[in-house]
Amino acid sequence: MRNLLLVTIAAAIVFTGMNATHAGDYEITAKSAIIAPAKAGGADWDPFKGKPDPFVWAGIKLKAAPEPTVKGETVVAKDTLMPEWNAQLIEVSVGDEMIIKVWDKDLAQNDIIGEYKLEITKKLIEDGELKLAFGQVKELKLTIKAKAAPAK
Ligand SMILES: [Ca+2]
Repeated sequence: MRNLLLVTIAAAIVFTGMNATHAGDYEITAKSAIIAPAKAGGADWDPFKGKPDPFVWAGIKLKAAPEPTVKGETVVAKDTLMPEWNAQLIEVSVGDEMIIKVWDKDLAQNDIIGEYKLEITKKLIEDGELKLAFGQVKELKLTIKAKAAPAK
């Protein structure tokens, strides 16, 4: 009886956890990037020739929603043109339209480094790794992997 109760509690926790996240089948990891040395107009990222503090934001717009409803972001890599995050970014499924934004974190207002729209396709998932160039992002390296099967 006691064991049955424990199993029931464990199942309830797993169920709640699944409900709390987007039911994506794949995980996208933000690996690293190479950022251009200056803004598009030639200005410094930060005052006194300071380097940017880049982070990656991703969002997916679900059906009929005006704004992205599923979101994820990395931590900020401080003062670098070659950030390495190796951090989980967002969960996706085939057919999702993902918006990726790379930002330079600032005290007052973040500077946009680049923005990109990406459709999640089967081909992309088969490739497993993705290198993108957009805006002042010379290269953004992402990986995409099937999520671990939930415990039964
Ligand atoms: Ca800045």
